[in-house]
Parts: sequence; C-alpha cells; structure tokens
Amino acid sequence: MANVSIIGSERSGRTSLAANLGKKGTESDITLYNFVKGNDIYSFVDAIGYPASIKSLINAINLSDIALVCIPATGLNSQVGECIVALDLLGNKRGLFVITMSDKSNPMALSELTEKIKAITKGTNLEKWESVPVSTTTFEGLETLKEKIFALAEEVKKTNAALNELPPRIMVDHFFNVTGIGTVVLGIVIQGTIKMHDQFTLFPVKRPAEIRSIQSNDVDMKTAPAGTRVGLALKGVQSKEFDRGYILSKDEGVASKFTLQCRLSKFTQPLGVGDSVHLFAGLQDMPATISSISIGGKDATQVQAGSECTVVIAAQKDIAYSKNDRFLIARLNNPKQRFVAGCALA
Ligand SMILES: Nc1nc2c(ncn2[C@@H]2O[C@H](COP(=O)(O)OP(=O)(O)OP(=O)(O)O)[C@@H](O)[C@H]2O)c(=O)[nH]1
Ligand SMILES: [Mg+2]
Repeated sequence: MANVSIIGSERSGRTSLAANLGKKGTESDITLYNFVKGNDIYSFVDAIGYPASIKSLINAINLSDIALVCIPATGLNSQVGECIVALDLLGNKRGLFVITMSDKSNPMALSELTEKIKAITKGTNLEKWESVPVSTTTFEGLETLKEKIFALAEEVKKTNAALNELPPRIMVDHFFNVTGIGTVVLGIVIQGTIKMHDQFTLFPVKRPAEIRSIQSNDVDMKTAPAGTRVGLALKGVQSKEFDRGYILSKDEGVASKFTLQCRLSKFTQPLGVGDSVHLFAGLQDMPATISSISIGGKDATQVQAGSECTVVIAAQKDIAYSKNDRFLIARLNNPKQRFVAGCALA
C-alpha cells in the first residue's frame, strides 16, 4: 500500500501520467487513481485544482507518502518552484521528479534539466530525489518510474509498520450519504490499526462515531493498518457533520489559537504581526491572523524570508490536531510564491 501524489505545473502531463499509473476513482478537486499490485494497493492523487488552488496541492501532498513532481521537458517554472517549496516546508516526504513529455526532448536537454533540478533543490529536503524522464505517448521511462515508485513504497511500508501500534487516527477527505448504508467517508489511516466496531470521536466537532464496516479498494476488511486508504461506513454521525480534514480518533487536540515554531520560505515576503494569512493543518484550512512573533525569544513586529521564529496564530475555526502534526502558513493571493512558512507546534 502506498499513497502517491502527482503534482507539478499546469499542463505538465500530470493527468496523463496518473491515467497511465492507475484506474480512475473518486473525483473532486483531487482525483484518485488506483492500481493493485499483488497484495499492494497504490493510490495516486492528481492535484487537478493546482495551480489555481493550493488547497488541492496541499491536500494531495498530505494524503500521500510519496510525491511525484511533474516537470515538462521544456523546463522549470515558478509553479514547479512553488511545489518544491511546499514539499520542503512540509518536510519528511519521499518522492521523485518526473520529467514528462520526454519524447519532445533529447538526451542532452534531459540531462541538463536533471542538473538544473539538482541545483534548485540543493539544501532542501528534496536534494536526494531522483529525476526520471517519462513519456506517456511512447511509454519510454514508465517501467523505470514504476520500479522506483515500488522501491520507495517498500520504505514507506517499513515506516508505516512502526506506526501500527500508535492510537488510531483517520484523516477524512470525502464524506457522503449512501442510500441503504448511511454515512460513508473516505480517508487514510494515518496511524494505528483500525477495526470494525471501533468507537471513535469525530474531531474537531466532538461527535461520537462507530465503524460499521471497512473497505479498501472496494474490498471488505475487518482491520486496516497505518497507511491504508479506506472507505468507512459509520454509525452515530451524519455525513453533513463532516468537513475536509476532520479526524476520527480517540483523543485529539482541538484549538483555534496556536503557538507555532516556523521556518519561513526563502522566497516569501516578510511576515508581520496583524497579517491575514491562510493556515493549513493536514487537510483542514482556514483564514487566520498572526497575533505575535518572536525571534530567538525576543518580540518582533516582522520576520524575514528564510528565517526561523515563533508565532502565535489565531484561526477562524477550531482545528483538530496532534502534537507531531505539521502546519503551513500561506498567502492565497500572492501571485508567485503563496507559501510563507512550514511550522510545528512549539
Ligand atoms: N508529446 C507528449 N504529450 C503529452 C505527454 N503527456 C501529456 N501530453 C499532452 O500534454 C497535454 C497536457 O497533458 P495533461 O496530462 O492534461 O497535463 P496536466 O498537467 O494534467 O494538465 P492540466 O491539468 O490541464 O494542468 C495534453 O494535451 C497531453 O496530451 C507526453 O508524454 N508526450
Ligand atoms: Mg490535469
């Protein structure tokens, strides 16, 4: 099992790649494609709403263990830059650069582009990511790409196995009512192992919910370990009580004001006290305001690109969170680099 996001610039061949890697499933501002390999299910998430919406990008990244960043053979642009910044600020992801439409290029240009990618990712969390040239018209490179994804998935499996004993948490991305079944939600078991009849609470709204049944890729299961994309039928809660990013677990933090340890992107404009920003926490997102900033323990009114600071941020709604979650601060209206900072709870 591995969840893989397909991101990158507009018209970079993302959807063509997704369609070559899996079979189309759920579709909203992200589209899911599934592929079954023996006992393993791969779910690919195409961030179709990006670049218009960074929410689509962040959701795809946060729903995946592995990211594929599509870069057309014609070259880099600011959207690729933005994807790299998002991945770097979120940290801790595995991934590959997919140089798409390789049939439109030549070996010399492809190796030049590979070098450029190395240069711009130097010093980021992505500096060791490999680049793979692929064409979905000639199918050149597709098998190599799949092998590399499978190899990364083996690493992901080991990481996820270590999460199986933790208290279960399910991050919900879709929710609806199915006639004759009731409330059905789709999401990912981000830690722990879930079982039929488990009793959870839906956070941040604190409503009780019992797991009536579990499916993975439309197959009924009694349990599901960490990393599984699941469909759950639930008892005790209605689909209209859900929102994107709500968490089912036994115990979860709920707050709207946070003290965050932040690392600012090198490419952002300064961040100041009183600024209106957008806060992302997992798949939850909402407007927020910077209440205070401190740098090295001293109060400040502003912090510059590339630096670290502690901020107190007030969000407009309650957020469900756990102590190791990562947060992102963004400015939705900034035309080129919308990501401001990657954060952890202080
Ligand atoms: N020659 C060639 N064309 C390709 C390849 N992959 C995609 N295309 C074409 O490039 C265009 C964009 O491909 P898509 O897969 O829609 O790219 P996308 O990133 O999903 O695009 P948007 O979602 O519209 O931003 C389409 O006309 C594809 O047919 C490829 O490997 N080679
Ligand atoms: Mg597309």
